[in-house]
Amino acid sequence: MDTKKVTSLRPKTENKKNAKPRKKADPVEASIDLATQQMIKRAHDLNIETVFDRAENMKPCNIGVQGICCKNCSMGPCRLPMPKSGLEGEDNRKGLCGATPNTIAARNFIRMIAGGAAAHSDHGRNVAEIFMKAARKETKDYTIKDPIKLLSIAPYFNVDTIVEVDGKEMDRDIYEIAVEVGEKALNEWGKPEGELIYLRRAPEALYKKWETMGVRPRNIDREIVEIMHRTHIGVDQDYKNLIKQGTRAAIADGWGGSMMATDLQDVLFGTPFPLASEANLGVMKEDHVNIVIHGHEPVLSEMIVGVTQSREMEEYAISKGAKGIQLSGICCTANEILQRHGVPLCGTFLQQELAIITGACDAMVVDIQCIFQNVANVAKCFHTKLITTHPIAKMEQENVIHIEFNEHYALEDAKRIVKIAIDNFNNRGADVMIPKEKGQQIAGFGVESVLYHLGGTFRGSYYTLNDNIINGRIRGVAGVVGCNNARTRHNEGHIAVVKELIKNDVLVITTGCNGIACAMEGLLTPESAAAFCGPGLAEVCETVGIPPVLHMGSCVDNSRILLAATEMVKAGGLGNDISDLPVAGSAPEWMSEKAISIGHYFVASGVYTVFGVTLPTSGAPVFQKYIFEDLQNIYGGMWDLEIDPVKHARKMIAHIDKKRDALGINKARKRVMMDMATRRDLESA
Ligand code: SF4
Ligand code: MSK
Repeated sequence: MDTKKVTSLRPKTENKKNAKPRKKADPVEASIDLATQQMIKRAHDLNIETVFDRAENMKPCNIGVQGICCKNCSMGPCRLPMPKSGLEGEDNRKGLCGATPNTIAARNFIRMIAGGAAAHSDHGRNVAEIFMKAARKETKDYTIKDPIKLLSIAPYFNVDTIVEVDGKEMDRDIYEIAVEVGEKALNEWGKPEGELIYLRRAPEALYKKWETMGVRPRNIDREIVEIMHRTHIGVDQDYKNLIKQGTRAAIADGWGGSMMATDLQDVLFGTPFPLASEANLGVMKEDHVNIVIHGHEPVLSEMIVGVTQSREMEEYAISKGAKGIQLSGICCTANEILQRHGVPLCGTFLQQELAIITGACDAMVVDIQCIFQNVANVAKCFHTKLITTHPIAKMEQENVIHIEFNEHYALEDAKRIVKIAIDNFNNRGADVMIPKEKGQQIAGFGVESVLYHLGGTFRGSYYTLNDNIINGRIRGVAGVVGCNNARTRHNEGHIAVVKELIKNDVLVITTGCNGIACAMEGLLTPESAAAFCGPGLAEVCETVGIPPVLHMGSCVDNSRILLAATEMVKAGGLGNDISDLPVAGSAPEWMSEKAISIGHYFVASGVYTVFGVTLPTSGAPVFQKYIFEDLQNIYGGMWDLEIDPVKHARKMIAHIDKKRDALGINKARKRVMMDMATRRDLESA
């Protein structure tokens, strides 16, 4: 392999006089995953720097971490660090304009919500636009693949599915329904009055809370824009009023942009049902053309799946000396095509550089969100073609190829990309190293498939799930989701939290990179129930044939968790609102603004939500107390932070038990065993 360029990847400071040598990450300290450890070691051998090394060399700003650095005008940045000795007496910290730590932290926090809600919702808008083109038959490459899903969502948009002709009721044409649904959906981003249509899907009690609190989103774009306005210098200076707007925007994400993205993707590409696949870098194949897709929007990757499976491309790959084409994925585009086609997962967010460092990645095709700019630098060291495809997500490096996706020529674009990868197969160097590690998984769960597996078509509800919660076999349900974060050991928090939950009979629903981490660890198989679960959950999983951790898809698919919780409320026996359910949420290794938006829409929907790593609120204790405690009295849900993964899970279990107590269903259950130290920690938290 030509490694001439590889050495140039390490920053030049190494050669400067008196410059400190760059530190390298300890592979074992950096990740619990063997494949990741091997590839970090290989990166060091090849003198290629990865995110793990950069995390060693650049420490986060201590003031930014506390959420109290304001740069909303050029009189700043104003930094209001907590005094080393802590706060004594009155908190007199202020920025030049007088902004308090609460104002600054709240403004920063809701700007993160705006960023996250914008990312999810703009994704949803793109999908809605493609959906519209498919509905109007303006593109031949996209069709309505799942008319049943379309018929199930049409009533929420007040779109009739039946027409009366000559006094007789007739089914309406599916494409006619789709046009109306598409128009109404697109309207949700900018309608001038009213409220989001999907809010009515929430339990009545939750809808009423939002109504009373005045946080029902008017339209998606408006709530995001209003955050940017309110956080401009000299506008909103009341942390309670600021977070109220954050709540509106977060609800517009979870119950708006994300939910519509999920639904319309299901209609266009099919509603997921459980299927078998694999996960980790070991899914790449040395003798195949390897195409790795990465990002979040499945509109192009759906086409790529079809093209890679075509005989034409298969034969073309064979003509170049490969045995076939291996498609795999990173992050949530991967989760999207996993759940609908069983395409294997190549890795989580922190493994994106490592997939290229195998030397076997012939093309990495990226769309939007979570893509490191450094993948372009790593790709330079190998033969890998890095292809950007989205008009809003380009890269400055000259080795990046931009093939702008056009829905009118989607299939042709996909063919062109796959052909580039195949043509690149023979440019590989001899030095290829693909780790052997990969986990087996059953993925592709959704609201509908859980209904089928745990509800039964006869009952047509989540009755069986609720019944098992009431009889204590299942203690409760936890949504464990979110990213990796290079400030914490890769996958350690994800796996420790999930294992502690299932050990204590808590059924886990997962999405995003937590889903990928669990798949790599083998937790997404029905067999893992016997190995890792408490007796009650193990019995249910074995009887029904499901894994104890149900993978529900990508980041936007967290909306599936909201709807699953709503189904639990509807099925009865567990209270009238999501906040009554024995459920909790978690993002053990979060890093993105999207995670804050997701966390906040979970909280605003009544879910106790614990984050790991850090939260940018610690420098503003009054604001932090407001979102950690007081919000519970408004929405039933609240934020929490716990870095230790076992304590993190136990806090969730303690909350689940509290809800079980309130419902009067905790008598049959044994409580989680905790030593005195853990109990003291939980009480003082
Ligand atoms: Fe400083 Fe106020 Fe400007 Fe923020 S808005 S940078 S606190 S002067
Ligand atoms: S990909 S947002 S790192 S979950 Fe959705 Fe993973 Fe977080 Fe990106």
